[in-house]
Amino acid sequence: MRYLTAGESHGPQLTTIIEGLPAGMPLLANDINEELARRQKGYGRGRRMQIEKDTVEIASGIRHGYTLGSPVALVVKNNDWKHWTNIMGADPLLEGEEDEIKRKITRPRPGHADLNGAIKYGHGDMRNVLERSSARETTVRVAAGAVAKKLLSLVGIELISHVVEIAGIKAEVDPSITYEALKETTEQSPVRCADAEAAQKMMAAIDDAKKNGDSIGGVVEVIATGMPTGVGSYVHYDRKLDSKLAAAIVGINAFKGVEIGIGFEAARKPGSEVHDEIAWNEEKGYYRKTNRLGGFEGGMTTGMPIVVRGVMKPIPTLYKPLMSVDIESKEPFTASIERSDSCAVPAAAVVAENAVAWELASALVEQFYSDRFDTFAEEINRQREYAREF
Ligand code: EPS
Repeated sequence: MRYLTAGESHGPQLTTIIEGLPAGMPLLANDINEELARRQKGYGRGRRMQIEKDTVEIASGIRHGYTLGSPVALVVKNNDWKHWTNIMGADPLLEGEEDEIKRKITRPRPGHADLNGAIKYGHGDMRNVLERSSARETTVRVAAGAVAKKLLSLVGIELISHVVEIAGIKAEVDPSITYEALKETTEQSPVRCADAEAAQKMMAAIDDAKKNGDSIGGVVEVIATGMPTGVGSYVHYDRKLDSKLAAAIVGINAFKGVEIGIGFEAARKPGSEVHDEIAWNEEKGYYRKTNRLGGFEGGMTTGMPIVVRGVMKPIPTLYKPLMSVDIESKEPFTASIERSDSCAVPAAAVVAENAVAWELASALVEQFYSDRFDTFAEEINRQREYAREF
């Protein structure tokens, strides 16, 4: 399965084309819209989220509620486009219009793609870079992820995402909490955090950051339950499913690190406290007594819940800007201010959840017969049976 995305932050629309979905899978626009709405929430977002009410138009690949097996094209229109039609239009500008209309940017923001992107593509106007490097693009990544999530839920695989840290404030989540309860509390929290006390402190930190014209980052965790055993492979580096997840997480705008299971903590512990003991019973088949390795051994799923964490740096667009250099005059300047969010970690948790969903769904589609959804689902159940009895 593969997908491409297209679209600029203030262009007319964002688009994704998904190819390789099984035919005959139920899919409604609402399945996607629910995910888009989750991504738009979260304490700490800027004014743009009040302008946009992201909803999807299905342009191909679905008929009467079922996938056809042909490419699925999804479109999300930008409401803000009406204010940017001239600035971002595809038609050439008339002579003399340039300076007035272009809203040219010549002062790169430290930490953004602006300067490197301008040098790479030869753009004197860095708007040509920031329009595409903007995290607005994650809207359609979530749309593609929502399709993957639907596929997964139909074969008994569920995902949860939650915020475990913002600006050094760590959530203490009761380790005995059920996944249902974790999901419910997270969905109701404005910062997607299951620890109510930490959530209050996180919101206060976001308020402070906003007041000071600054931004803050954090850590998000994604959990996936129900994956069958043996998805992915140890035989080659680029077939390891955990490595694909790591790439997907670090591919999210502003993400700088990834952990699987206990992650970096594994470096500080002896092997006896890192590896999970293997057991078997009639009901579950093989299982691990603990899940420190986060559902992976040898690049393959163990059948235990998959646990992936991603580190998001603070958004680099600051109202209290850092020093930079104007690329025309070469004079030092404070970086130009673009409207921004002071903290997008809660929204990024939803993006991470959908990015993980995409990789898991792709791995299943690659590994199991996937022309027809009904036989695809049967094969996955057969794999579960087989692994239990093995
Ligand atoms: C973003 C800047 C802001 C964010 C945007 C990402 O947009 P604007 O410049 O239009 O105010 O709101 O995020 C989204 C629009 C979104 O849908 O997530 C950036 O520079 O990355």
